[in-house]
Amino acid sequence: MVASNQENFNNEELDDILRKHFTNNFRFGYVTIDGTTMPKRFEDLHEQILNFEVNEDDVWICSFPKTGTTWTQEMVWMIMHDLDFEGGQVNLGQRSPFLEVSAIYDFRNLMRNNKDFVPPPFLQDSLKFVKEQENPACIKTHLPFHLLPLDIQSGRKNPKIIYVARNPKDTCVSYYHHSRALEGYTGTFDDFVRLFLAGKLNFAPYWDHVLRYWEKREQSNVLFVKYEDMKLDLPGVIRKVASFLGKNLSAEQVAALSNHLSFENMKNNPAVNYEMVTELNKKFNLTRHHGAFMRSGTIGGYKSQMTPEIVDRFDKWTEFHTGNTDFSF
Ligand code: PPS
Repeated sequence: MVASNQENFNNEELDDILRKHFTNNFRFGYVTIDGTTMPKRFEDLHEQILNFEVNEDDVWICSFPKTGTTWTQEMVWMIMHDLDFEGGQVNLGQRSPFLEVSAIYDFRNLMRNNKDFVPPPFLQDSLKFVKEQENPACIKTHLPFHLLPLDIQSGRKNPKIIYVARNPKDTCVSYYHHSRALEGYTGTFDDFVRLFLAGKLNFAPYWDHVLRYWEKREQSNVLFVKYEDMKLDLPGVIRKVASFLGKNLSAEQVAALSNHLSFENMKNNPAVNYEMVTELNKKFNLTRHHGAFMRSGTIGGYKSQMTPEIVDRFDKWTEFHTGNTDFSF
């Protein structure tokens, strides 16, 4: 395949899609920070995150959105807490907080207009919530490597980092449904594909995200995991992650955790299935579309959503960005 990027991006047109179809009463626009698209609200957090004091004992779960983050968070939290299934009934957002989520959901307007609306602290001021965690904390972030705290970027601090990646076609389809049901996107799938390929969605460009972490995979504090491997051999990935975290799990524990982490069990587990956010969406009419966070959980599900033409665009784009690397799914 010839490595050429066939996409011609018209930034003005794409910005217009974002304005018309992806701004609402908790998302007020977008900015580009060091090449990465972020919600406008992130400007207030950027500096603070760069200067965030990192604790070496913490575990960071880093990923591009919709690549299996929640699945990995639940696995890691359980391993760190010796399979405390009872303690695991607490909302995952509280057990494994999402560093920059306050920028994704900027609820200030909503709070002003609904005096009885008090979002949980891990949503309202996520950075403060993470700072107040007891160590070792299990922190989730979708930030690309170059927007992480400088402590980590410079190597001054080396907390354990688990990066999870998923093939871009399934990621895009999952991100589309998530954006409609949980973040108020009202545009078409075709336009979403254009935004995805052009790197015009939060935390994009996708390949920049994946490859910068991939470059770090040999560091002893970094473990690179693929969603597809979790689907094909969950017990194997659990053992690998446990060993990376310095924990020994018996065969029975690995089996019990695999069962706990099955798609069906996670779909029915209110602590991890984002029921709270979907309820919030319904209550305040935040999104036009509704849908479950645990949607399909498959490899290759993109085939029922993408036309052959879109698949071809993705494959050429992937070849263009990975042709000179040793990365593949
Ligand atoms: S987020 O919002 O960015 O943090 O989303 P993230 O957790 O990264 O990704 C959500 C997708 O992961 C799927 N998922 C699972 N698949 C298989 N097994 C299990 N246990 C599981 N848990 C979550 C989830 O269904 C989303 O993918 P799609 O393709 O939309 O179903």
